[in-house]
Amino acid sequence: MSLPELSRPYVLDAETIGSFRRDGHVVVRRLASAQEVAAYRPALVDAGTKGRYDDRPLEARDTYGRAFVQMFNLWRHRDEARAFVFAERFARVAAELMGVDRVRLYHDQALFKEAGGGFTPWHQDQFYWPLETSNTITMWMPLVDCSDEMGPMRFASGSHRLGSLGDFPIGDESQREFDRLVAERDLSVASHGPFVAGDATFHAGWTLHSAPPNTTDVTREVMTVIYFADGALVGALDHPNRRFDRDTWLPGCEPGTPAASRLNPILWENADG
Ligand SMILES: O=C(O)CCC(=O)C(=O)O
Repeated sequence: MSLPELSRPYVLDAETIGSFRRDGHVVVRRLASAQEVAAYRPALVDAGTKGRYDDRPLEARDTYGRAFVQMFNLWRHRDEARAFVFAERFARVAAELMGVDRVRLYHDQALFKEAGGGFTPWHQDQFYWPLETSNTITMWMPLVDCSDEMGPMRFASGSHRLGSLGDFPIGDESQREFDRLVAERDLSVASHGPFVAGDATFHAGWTLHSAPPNTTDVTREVMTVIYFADGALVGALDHPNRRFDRDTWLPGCEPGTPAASRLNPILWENADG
């Protein structure tokens, strides 16, 4: 089957860009069409399922393990996944939301919240990332229609402007800590659900986010791509998680040098920039 090209630009309006910068998250409806998602989905689901590294039944896993099964850098395993993850259309939206001329890939990630799967604890992604920039962004795109019962994401609006809220890996402690913080600071919590396959949310690296459990009998199949602004330097490796991330997603890159390993190609560049 020949795959549809994902290069045709998606025109973002000023309101969408403004919402992202104000709230640290935004939804972009029908970024991919139902037909486009249907063409890529079989390969993404196959790679995402085969590559899972935790095979234990739901009941045997901890809170984080129950939230979803995950598989990273599908682009290195399947040509179809590479075409999806490297899509210029998606990368251009990421760049325009951040207001930068070039974006690089950090990594991709399939996140399948199984039928009966648990909640995703509140967390900040950028706690994990040794990147000296706040120009980081994740695209989160359901590959199936996603109802509010299937565990769509929730975002604490404006939390990206608070920067790092401490070293809390995703889990019970981050859930407790950030649940309290969201209430204490009276942050408004938004979900953009329900979604049709091909809608996408984008959130900044410091935006607090979580997701409720999947109470349906359908897996919430989601594909994510994480981008950062070209030119970002590698940050301090001052936590085991950040050392792990440097070794895994930025191999060979030292703190203070450009984050630009062979695993971080430029995915979109403004020809006029
Ligand atoms: O899909 C989820 O439940 C959480 C996703 C997430 O944390 C992310 O994409 O950064």
